[in-house]
Amino acid sequence: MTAAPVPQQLDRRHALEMVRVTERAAVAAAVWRGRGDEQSAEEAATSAAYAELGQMSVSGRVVIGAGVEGDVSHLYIGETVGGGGDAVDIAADALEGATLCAKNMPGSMAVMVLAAPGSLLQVPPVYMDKVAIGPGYPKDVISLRVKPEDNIRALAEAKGVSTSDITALVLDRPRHAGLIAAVRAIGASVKLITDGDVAGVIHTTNPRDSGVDIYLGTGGAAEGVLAAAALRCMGGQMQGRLILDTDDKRGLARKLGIRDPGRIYDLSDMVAGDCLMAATGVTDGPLLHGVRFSRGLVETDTLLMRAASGTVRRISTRHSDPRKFGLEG
Ligand code: VTB
Repeated sequence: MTAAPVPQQLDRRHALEMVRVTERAAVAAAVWRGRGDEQSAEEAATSAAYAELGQMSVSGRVVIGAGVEGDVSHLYIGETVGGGGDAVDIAADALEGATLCAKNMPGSMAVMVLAAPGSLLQVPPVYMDKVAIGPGYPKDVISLRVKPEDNIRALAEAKGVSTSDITALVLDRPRHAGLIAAVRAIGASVKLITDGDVAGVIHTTNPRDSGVDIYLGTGGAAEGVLAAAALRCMGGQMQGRLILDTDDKRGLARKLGIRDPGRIYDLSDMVAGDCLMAATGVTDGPLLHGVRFSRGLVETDTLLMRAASGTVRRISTRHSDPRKFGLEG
C-alpha cells in the first residue's frame, strides 16, 4: 500500500466562494419545492451550482457529482469545473434529498465539499453501510465489525447512560426492518427519516438539540462520503462499507481502484485530509432553514465548515437582488 498523501491545508478563502455555490443551488431548487418534480429540481440545482462554480478560483475535478458523463450535462464525475486556480477535488450534491424537495418535506439541502486532490474516496453509485456518532467520545466506540446492538451498547456505556436513553436515526426503508427490530429489542429508540442521510449523520453531532445519538443503516455511498466530510469538520466517528453484492458493482468499484470489496472505511479513509464543506437549506428542516422568498428578497441559511480549524459557521444571507438568481425582483 502507498502511504496516504500528506494532508495539505486548503485556502480558507474558498469557503466563502462555496457558500455562493450552495446558496445559488438551493435557491434554484427551492423554486421547485412541492411541485412533485424531483428531476427538474435536481437539474435546476445542478446547473445553478455549476454556473456559480465557474466563479470560484479553483480548478476542480468532480469526484462525487450528479452522475456520469453522458447521463447528466453538469457536474458529472471527472468533469473539470471552476474558473481556474488551486487544484481541488469537489464532491457536490446540489440537491441532497430531491424527494424531500419535490414533496416540500423537511431536510433537503444543497451540499458541496472541497478537498485536496486525491483525498476523497471515489465511490460507485451503490449503497454504503454506515455507522456514525458525534464528537466527545473515546476512540473506536463504534465499528461496522460488530452488530448494531453492540454499537448502541458501547455508545450507552461511553455516555454513561442506559441503552434505553439512546436514539438511533435510521432511513425508513424495508431493508432496515431487521435493524430497526434489533435496535428496539435492546430498548433503544429509533427515529426514522424518509431521506436525507447526510443531514442524518450531522444530527449525531448535536444530540441535545437533535435527539439523535447514533446513525445506523444503509444509504447512498456518495452521501456517506459527504457525511464523512461533515464529521471531519465537526468531529465525530464514522465507518462505511460499500455494498458490492454483484459482479457489476464490484467491477465499477474496481474501475475506481477499490481492490477489497469488503473494506471498512474510517473517516480518514473517506476524507484523507483537510476539507471545506457548505450546506444550504432548501426546505425547512431541523438543521437549516429553507430558502425564503419575499418581494425583492431571497434569504438563505448555510452551514460552512472547515476541517483544518474545526470552525463551523452559520451564515444567514439576505439577497436583495433576486434577479441575480434569474428571479423577478
Ligand atoms: C439516502 C438519502 C438520500 O438516497 O442516501 C438514500 O440520504 C438511499 O437510497 O437523500 P434509497 O432511497 O434507494 O434507499 C437518497 O434518498 C437520495 O436519493
